[in-house]
Amino acid sequence: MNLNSLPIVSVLSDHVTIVQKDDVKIVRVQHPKAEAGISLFGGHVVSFKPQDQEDVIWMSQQAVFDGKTALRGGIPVCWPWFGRIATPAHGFARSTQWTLVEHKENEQGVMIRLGMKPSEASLAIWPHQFEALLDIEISDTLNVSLKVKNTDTIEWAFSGALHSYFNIADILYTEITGMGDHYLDSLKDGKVSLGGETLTFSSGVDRVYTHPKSEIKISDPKNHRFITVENQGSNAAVIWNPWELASSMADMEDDGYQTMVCVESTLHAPSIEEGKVLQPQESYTLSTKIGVIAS
Ligand code: TA6
Repeated sequence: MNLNSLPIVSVLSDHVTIVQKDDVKIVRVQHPKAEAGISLFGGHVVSFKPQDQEDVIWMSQQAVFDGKTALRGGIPVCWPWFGRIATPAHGFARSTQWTLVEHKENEQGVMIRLGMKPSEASLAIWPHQFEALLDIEISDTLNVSLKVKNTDTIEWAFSGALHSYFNIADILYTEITGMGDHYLDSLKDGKVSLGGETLTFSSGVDRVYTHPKSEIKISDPKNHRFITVENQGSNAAVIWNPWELASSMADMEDDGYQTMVCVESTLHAPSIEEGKVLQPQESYTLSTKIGVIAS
């Protein structure tokens, strides 16, 4: 996503500026190592462009920046649950206003920290006290870490994902390795399935890979690169491309599926209760590290 033509709201430092896209404020990072954008609505990375690279992150040209609708593309923060196991789908974090807590920079890059706390709206959906911090480190690589803390007096359970949409030149030429071979097929009611070592695409894919390797590699040959994804704190890697379903999505171009693929750092659970349990004062971190290698 090109953030350079958006109106400036405030300049925070040499490398960090707040810009406005419709009803949404975006933290824009311009550093010799990389450019990036992080929407305060949703705590949502919308762009990561290492020097001399095409954007690594895909954003829909029809994403709605009204400050109410979850953004299509980028890195949605799905929390305190992943999927449709409760309402709203993928939790409320991606449609909540986050605050900018801190920003730091040096010659290696920029660190942005966002925060989210409970509100009347969140307590009505999920009646628990928590603190959430999102650390985004922009350098040659992009590191995104979601740290959640139970600040309640009783335990609670959660699941979640950093639902990264990657920008690839052509889905027909894209291959993914490192996701492992065991998966639950969400297009077949979660059927336990076994795949090969390399995933290619010729129709829609929506899979929860349950034994991913430490590094997942997306080959993007027409952009002359591999995108690498290293996840931590996850128990699965979800891979998604909607294919023809894109035409039924209001905020995605009909042919949008041709240039995107999601590889998600996921803490997967079949229900909220079966998710990761945090005792009072306990914290948990889910993260993803995204890099690019020339091919
Ligand atoms: O992560 C894959 C998935 O759960 C798919 O099933 C698909 O629906 C996608 O996320 C997008 O969900 P959304 O709620 O953003 O439309």
